[in-house]
Amino acid sequence: MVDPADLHSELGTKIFGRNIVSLDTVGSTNDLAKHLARSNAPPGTLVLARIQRGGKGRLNRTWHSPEGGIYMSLILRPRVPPSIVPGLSLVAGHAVAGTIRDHLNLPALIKWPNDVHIGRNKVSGILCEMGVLNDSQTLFVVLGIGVNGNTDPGDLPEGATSLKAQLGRPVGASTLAARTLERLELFYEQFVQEGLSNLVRDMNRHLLYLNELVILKRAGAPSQENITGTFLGIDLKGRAVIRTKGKLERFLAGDLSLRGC
Ligand code: BT5
Repeated sequence: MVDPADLHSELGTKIFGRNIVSLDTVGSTNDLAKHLARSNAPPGTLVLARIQRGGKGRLNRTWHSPEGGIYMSLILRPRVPPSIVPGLSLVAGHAVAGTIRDHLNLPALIKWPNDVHIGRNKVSGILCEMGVLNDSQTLFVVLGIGVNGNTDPGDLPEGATSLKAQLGRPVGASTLAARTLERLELFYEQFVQEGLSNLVRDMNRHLLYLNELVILKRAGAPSQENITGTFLGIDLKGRAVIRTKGKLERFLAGDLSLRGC
């Protein structure tokens, strides 16, 4: 559990997490953050919870949110068009993975487009949602971050791991959240000014499945339309670049897995 007082005293950010709304149990921190964003909560407001009863992934999937995990949603008001907002999932994943590598010495990698893995196991997921005006103006963004910090692996779905399980000891959740938010704020400032241009090179150095044969499943598309090819990395727009039968294709969204898994 992230302790809001500890987080507050540790944080070295300008606005991220300067205003904290902390609850014991909540449906989804993203849903509460969206509600607060519509009620004019200031940018940087952070919604924290110990447990989520209705934690959400993309496409109405469930995010298992038992005790021990970090569940936080950040309200942002970037002056960028809605079309580039999904890139913030990658920015957040990059911040989470980098923090885990640098502060815990674990080999965390970004799994395009919105996960963080250690080895083949998922340790964190990002859910980026937004409010728009007339499809052309971004009113707010809610960046939801779930990290399996001190979660018992037995409480997690197959394919998931926690930092505690990887380290063999508990992690300081408030410190980890503080370091993540500090890194994320720096990346966010770059993203708002110049998109992914200064971030993408480092992201591509820490990418799961790089140069491996992958399958990309696209939401709603039948399985015969899955894309198979070599994953060459992320481009400046945050798209996955996949070489399929000699040509390069770029995808904005989807689920990547290793071919044969
Ligand atoms: C995600 O979706 O990974 C986004 C998760 C975002 C969670 C945060 S927590 C704070 C905020 N409030 C919310 O309600 N959500 C955000 P997706 O890529 O669609 O992956 C979902 C899939 O990950 C599920 O279908 C499971 O297979 C797997 N999964 C579920 N819970 C998990 C967990 N705790 N650890 C690892 N994998 C999990």
